[in-house]
Amino acid sequence: MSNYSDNTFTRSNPPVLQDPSRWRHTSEVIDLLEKTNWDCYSTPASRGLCLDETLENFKGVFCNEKSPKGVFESIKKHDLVLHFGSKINETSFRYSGKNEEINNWLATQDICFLGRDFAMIGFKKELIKNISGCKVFNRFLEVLDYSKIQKIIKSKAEQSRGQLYSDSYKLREMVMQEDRLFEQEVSYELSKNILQKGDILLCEMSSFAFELENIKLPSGGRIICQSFYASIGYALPATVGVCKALKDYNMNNRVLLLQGDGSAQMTLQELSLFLKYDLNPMILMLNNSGYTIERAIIGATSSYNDLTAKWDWQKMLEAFGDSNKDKHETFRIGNYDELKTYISEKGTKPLDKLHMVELILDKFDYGNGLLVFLGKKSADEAM
Ligand SMILES: Cc1ncc(C[n+]2csc(CCOP(=O)(O)OP(=O)(O)O)c2C)c(N)n1
Ligand SMILES: [Mg+2]
Repeated sequence: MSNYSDNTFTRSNPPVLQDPSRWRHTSEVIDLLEKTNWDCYSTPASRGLCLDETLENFKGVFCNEKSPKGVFESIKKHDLVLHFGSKINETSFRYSGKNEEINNWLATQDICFLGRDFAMIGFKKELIKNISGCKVFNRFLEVLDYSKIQKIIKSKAEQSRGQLYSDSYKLREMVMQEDRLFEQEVSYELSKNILQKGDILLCEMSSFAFELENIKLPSGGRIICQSFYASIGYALPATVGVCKALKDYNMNNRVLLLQGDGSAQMTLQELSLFLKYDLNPMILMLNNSGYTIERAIIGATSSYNDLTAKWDWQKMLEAFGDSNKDKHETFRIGNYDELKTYISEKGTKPLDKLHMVELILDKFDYGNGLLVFLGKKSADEAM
C-alpha cells in the first residue's frame, strides 16, 4: 500500500472512479477529493451514492465504451486510475469485455480496484482475494501524505471540461412536431429544469434506464435503478420503500419515478401503499404502448411487445380507492408544451400529493442512451 500511495504522489492527476459496492466512505472520499482536487467519475450504479456530481472536478458517468460524450476521452488522459467500491460487471462498470478499444485501454492502464472483498492492481493482473477494500482504503488514507501531493490547479477551461448531459440536446426538429412528446425532451427537461437539490430519481428497467447516464444530477441527488436487465416491476415497490424510509426519518427529499407502462403491470398493486402511507412521489408514467426497449432489440412490431389491454392511468389511483382525489393529482402530457406547462406550474415544487404524470410517447421512441447502448448511435451522434 505504501508503494501505491507513493505512486500517487508522482502522478499528475490520478482520478477517482466511484462504484457502489458496499462503500461506506462517502465523507472520506469527498475529503480526499477536496484536498487533492483530483478528477472524479461515477458509475451508473453509484450515482449520488458517494460523490456529489456538482463538484467542480466531477467529470461524468463512466460506462466504458458506452460512456456519454467526453467521458472516456477524459479518463484516458490519466496515468493512474483509482477505482473505489469496484463491481466489475455490465451493470455498474458497464464492462462487456467485447470492445477492443476498452480491452486495450484496461490492459495498459495503471489502475487499482478496491472492491468489497478484493483488491486488484492492474485490470485482471494482480488479484488479491478475501481482503476488505474498505480496510485497504483506510490504510491508503493513513499512509497518504497530503503534504507531498501537489493540489492541482486547473484553468477555467480545463475545469469545465467533462461530460455533456441531456440539457445540451438539440431539440429543434422534435419541437417542430408539436403534436408529439419525445423521450429526449423529457430527458432534457429532467436535466435542465425538473430535478432539484436533493431529489431522488428512481427508474424502472425500461428504455429510459439507459438514458440515466445523460441526466445531470443536482447536489445531494441520487439515481436508483436496479441491476442490468433484472426483473421488471422493481421500481414501483422500490419507490414505496424510498418514500417510506424518507418519511420515517422526517426527510423531505422529493422522490421521482420514471416508470415504464409495461413493467408497471407487474407490480401495480403497490399504488395502494402510496395511498395507505400518504406517500407523494412524482410518478412519470412512460406510456409508450408496450415494451419499447424490447422493440429496439428484437421484434419491433411483434405482438408480444404490445400490452394486452390499454390501461387508463388517469383513473388508476381512483380505482385503488382515492376516488375524491384527496391524495393524488393526475396529468396527461402528449406534447412538449404540455410538459413545460406541468413543469412551470408543478414540476419543480415540493409534492404535497402524489402526482401521476402520464407521458404519452411513441412506441418506437428509442432514446439516445438506449441507441448508444445497443451500438446503433455513437455518443457523439447522441449529443
Ligand atoms: C420478469 C421480467 N420479464 C421480462 C423481462 C424482459 N424485459 C426487460 S425490459 C422489458 C420491457 C419494459 O417495458 P416498459 O416498462 O414498458 O418500458 P419501455 O421500454 O417501454 O420504456 C422486458 C419485457 C424482464 N427483465 N423481467
Ligand atoms: Mg413501455
